[in-house]
Amino acid sequence: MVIGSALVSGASRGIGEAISRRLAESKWRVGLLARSEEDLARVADDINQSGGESFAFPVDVTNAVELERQFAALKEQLGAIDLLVCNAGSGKFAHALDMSLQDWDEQMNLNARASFVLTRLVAQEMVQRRKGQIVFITSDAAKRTFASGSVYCASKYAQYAFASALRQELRPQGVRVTVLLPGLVASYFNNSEPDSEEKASWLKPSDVADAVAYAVSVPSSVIVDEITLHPVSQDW
Ligand code: NJP
Repeated sequence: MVIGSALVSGASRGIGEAISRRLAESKWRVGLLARSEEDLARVADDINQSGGESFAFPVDVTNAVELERQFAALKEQLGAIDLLVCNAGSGKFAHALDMSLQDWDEQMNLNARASFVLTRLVAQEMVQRRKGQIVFITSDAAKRTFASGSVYCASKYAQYAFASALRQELRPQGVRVTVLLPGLVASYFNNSEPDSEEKASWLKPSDVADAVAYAVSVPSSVIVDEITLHPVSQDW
């Protein structure tokens, strides 16, 4: 018996995969969004073979037209969406003067704009039902800046600001908004491998998934506004 339907972006690997698996274990029906069909299918098969219920929807979330086009099919499988997790994101790190306009657009479109696009698609019905929760996986870089992080930080500050204002807009309508701000997580972020020696002491994707599981399990009279998580080893 499922407890509700969740939609997770960036579900093919890393933090989004861990969140999707964790939600499925907690009996959420999960819709998985990412571009790579093969990886998404692997995650969906694993979840479904372990007794969960999930559906893979291969899509580039920066392509608003394609996302809207696929949304009807997605709703047929998922029904009303009770939980949206805006997790898909990427980072490219270099001094601003070494970044191109394309680098700026790509990070802004994925880290900030796609959160807006997904929210617009999903939140309308939540407001009508006076029920729902949206979780944004931002970053500790949504509140601090560092050299070589100018574009990434700008995109995460934007995503964080959007989510925080959205919380105030949707709370009176019965929809809760939660922001997670993780520090270093051993995922595939920035085209890296998760199991390098450097990352041994970092947060695991499952640590972030556990925080999401907590934030979505509190009574409906409670909003978890924000959770910041760091590995003890991170000096920030
Ligand atoms: O990264 P990674 P994380 N359309 O690379 C998907 C934040 N964060 O799990 O499309 C749709 O392992 C991609 O799938 P694919 C970070 O900013 C991280 O660490 O198939 N999906 C994959 O599933 C981000 O917001 C750290 O390539 C797209 C996923 O996104 C979130 O955590 C620290 C897509 C990325 O998986 C998850 O990142 C921090 C698109 N256009 C914040 N482009 C950290 N790892 O240290 C990518 O503070 N994806």
